[in-house]
Amino acid sequence: MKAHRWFAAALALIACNLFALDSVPKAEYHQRREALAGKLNGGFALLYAAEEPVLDFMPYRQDEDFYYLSGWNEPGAALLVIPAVDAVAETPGTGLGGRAAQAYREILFLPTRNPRMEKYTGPKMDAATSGAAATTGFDEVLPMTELPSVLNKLVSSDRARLRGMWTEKGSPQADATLNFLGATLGVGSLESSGDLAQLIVPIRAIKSSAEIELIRKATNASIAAQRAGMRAIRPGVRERTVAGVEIAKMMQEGCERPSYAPIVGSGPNATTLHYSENSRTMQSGDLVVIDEAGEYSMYASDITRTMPVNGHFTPRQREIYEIVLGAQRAAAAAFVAGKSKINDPLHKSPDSLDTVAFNYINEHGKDLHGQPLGQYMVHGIGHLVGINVHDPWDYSKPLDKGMVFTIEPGLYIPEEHIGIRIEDVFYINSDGHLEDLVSPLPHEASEIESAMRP
Ligand SMILES: [Mn+2]
Repeated sequence: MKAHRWFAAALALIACNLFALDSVPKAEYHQRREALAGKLNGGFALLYAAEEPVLDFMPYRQDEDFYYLSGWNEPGAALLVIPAVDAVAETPGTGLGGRAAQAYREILFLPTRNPRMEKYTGPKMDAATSGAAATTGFDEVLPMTELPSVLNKLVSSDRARLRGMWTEKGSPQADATLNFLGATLGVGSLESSGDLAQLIVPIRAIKSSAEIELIRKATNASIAAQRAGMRAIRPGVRERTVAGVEIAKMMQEGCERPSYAPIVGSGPNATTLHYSENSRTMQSGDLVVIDEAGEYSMYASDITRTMPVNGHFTPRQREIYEIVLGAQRAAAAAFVAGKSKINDPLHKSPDSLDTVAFNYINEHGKDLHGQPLGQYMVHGIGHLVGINVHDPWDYSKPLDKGMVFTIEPGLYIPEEHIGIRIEDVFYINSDGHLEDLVSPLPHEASEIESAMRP
């Protein structure tokens, strides 16, 4: 009876752990693995989960590509994807080159449970847990100890496979596996076929509707956080107090953590792009740039607003603010799915949203020396957003339907202690139109001033 009760309690804990995050449907992870299989050129893919931090009290965060393909959020696992291959006839008269057809195969390898470690990190699931395949959505779940022999069988049955193993570049576990396989097969060390990340980037860039829902949740929680932050700003308050108010609000709204180190930069700090010390006490007359957003079930949002610390923009601050907002709107209005690109540091390509914003800024307003303001736009106009707040992408390529990205023009004029950035997250919907996921948060200077009133 006691044992039975303990077992039920352990199961409940395991379920708690597994479903701590909202998940996209398990079938969707399966589709992603099959999409990857189609790009492996007859080779196979091996990925490892992120390792658990040792004696460091940072919360665990899964390797992003591993999570994208599996939804599995525990350390010590590996994932093998083996595409279907057609039968190949023997070369006549030689007995060589023959190969039997093989069906698509995917295996999640789970580590053996470690009762001592579980005292620290909580109960885990392993391959022997009943229903492991159904729970994880994988066709097969095997113990991690089986990985070497599965790999060995795979390559020894078809030596051509030796040149077909795709791994994650820089993964020490993948490198160790290649060395081990080479040694057991007597061929020295093996080279990986190539970097899996490069194959996964274009799949990961196009978001499914389930992913968009998670990004919406991250964004809505972050909008609530930014609103709470706006109400907490006043002269005499420390930057990090406001950063903390926003973290509290986003976590109350369901985020597991901020999706990047919060930036609350007031006065001179407003002109430092990635200022995150957040230690200054805000003063009347300052502007404060707040670049802060949360991560919801592994999906990021990314939002920036700029406020006057005393609740009222000066005429000059308002003038520059309106130019930055105009640049953001000009870039969004110029967007064409399948044609527009994001960054263009030289501002030459007319298809780049960066160029559109740069030109707008150069055509509006002047600095204290009568010069155009483009020189004060010192960073790119945006980036993709997803499991990483800066989701990977080849920025020489145009943006297309299903992608999510930021438009975040900024002007930083140290001489005037003016730093202004406005950043929204946009979704390119199935019609190819831009949807501003941050539209409920104030944009206009006057709306910002009203939102700051308690
Ligand atoms: Mn950003």
